[in-house]
Amino acid sequence: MPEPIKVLVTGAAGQIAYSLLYSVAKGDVFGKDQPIILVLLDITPMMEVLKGVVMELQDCALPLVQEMIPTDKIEEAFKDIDAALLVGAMPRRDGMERKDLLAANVKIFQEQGKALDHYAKKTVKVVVVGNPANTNAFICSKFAPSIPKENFSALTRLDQNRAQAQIAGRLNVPNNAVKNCIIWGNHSSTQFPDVSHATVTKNGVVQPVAEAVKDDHWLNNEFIKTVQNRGAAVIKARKLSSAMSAAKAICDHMRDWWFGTHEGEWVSMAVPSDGSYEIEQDLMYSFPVNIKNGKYTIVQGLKIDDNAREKMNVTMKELKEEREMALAACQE
Ligand code: NAX
Repeated sequence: MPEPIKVLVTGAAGQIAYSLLYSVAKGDVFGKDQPIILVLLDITPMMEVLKGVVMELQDCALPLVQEMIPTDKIEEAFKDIDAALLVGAMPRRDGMERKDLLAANVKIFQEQGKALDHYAKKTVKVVVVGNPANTNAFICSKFAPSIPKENFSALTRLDQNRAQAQIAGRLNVPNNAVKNCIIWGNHSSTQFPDVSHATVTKNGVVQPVAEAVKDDHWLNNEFIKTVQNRGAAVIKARKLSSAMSAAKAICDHMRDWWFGTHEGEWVSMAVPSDGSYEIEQDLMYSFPVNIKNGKYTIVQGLKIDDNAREKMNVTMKELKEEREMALAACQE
C-alpha cells in the first residue's frame, strides 16, 4: 500500500459534499489502493451536522480511509494537504445582488488562498467549486504566490458532462460514445458549450457531432441554451441546486488530473490562461486540456470560426468584469 495522501474537502457538511465524500472515500478519485486522510472543513455552526457526516462515513466501513479530521480551523484544514476540493461557499440569499455574493465569497477564497500558501504542500492540486468558481480560483491562486499557478483550477466538468449527455440523448447513443465536447470560459450562463470538434461513435463509425446531428440550428441555439441554463433548470425542479451530478463531475475532474486523460481525448477545466486562443492572461478560463503525469496542457490548434470567437469573447468579458470586482472586494 502507498503512503496515505491528505485530501481536503471544504463545505463538508453541505449537499455536494454528501455525495462527494463517499466517492472520494471509496477510491473513485485517487485510486482503489490509495489510502486517504480525509480533512473536512466547514464553519463552526455546522460542526454538529459534520459530526453526523463523519459518523456515516465511519459506518460505510471503507478500507481506504485511514483518518478523518473534521474541523472549523483553517490552519488545521490546510496543513500538508495533497489535494483540495474547495466546495464550501456562501449561498445566495434572497435579495442578494450578484455583486454582494461575489464580494462575500471572494473574501473566503482570499483567506483560503493564504492558508494554502502557508500550510499546504507546494505540489497541492486545487479545484474550486464554490461559486463564482473561476474567479474564486483566480483569487485563491493570487493569494498563494508560493504555489505554482498551474496547480489551481475551477470546475467546468459538470457543464461538459451536461453537454455530452445532451448530445448522446439527441443521437440516442451511450454517453461514452460522445467525445471531446468543450466548455469555453466561465462556469456561468455566458459559458460557451462547443461541440464543433466533438465526435460520436455510432455502429463502429466515428463521425463529427455536427454531421451526425444534422441540425445546425438546434446545435447553435437550443443545445447551447440548455447547457448554459441547466443549473437553473435543476434548481427549478428540485428546489435545490445540482449536487449528485456536481459531485460526480468533481470526481471526474480530479481523477483525470491525477491519472491523465486517454489518448486523443480532452476534458474541460478552468485554468489560468496562457494567452492561448487570444484569451487574456491572468484569467481562470475554461479550456480543453490534455493531461499526462499530473500536468495539463491546453489543446492547441483548434479552428475557431467567427461565431465561436464571438461567444468566447462574451464569456471572457464577464470574467474580466468579475476579476475587477473581486480585486476591488479584496481591498475592502
Ligand atoms: P450547500 O449550501 O449545501 O453547502 C455549502 C457548505 O459550505 C455549507 O455546509 C456551508 O456551511 C459551507 N461553508 C460556507 N462557508 C464556508 C467556509 N468559509 N469554509 C468552509 N465551508 C464553508 O451548497 P452546495 O450545494 O454543496 O454547493 C456548494 C457550492 O458549489 C456553491 O457555491 C454552489 O454555487 C457551487 N456549485 C458549483 C458548481 C460548479 O460546477 N462549479 C455546480 C454545483 C454548485 O452549484
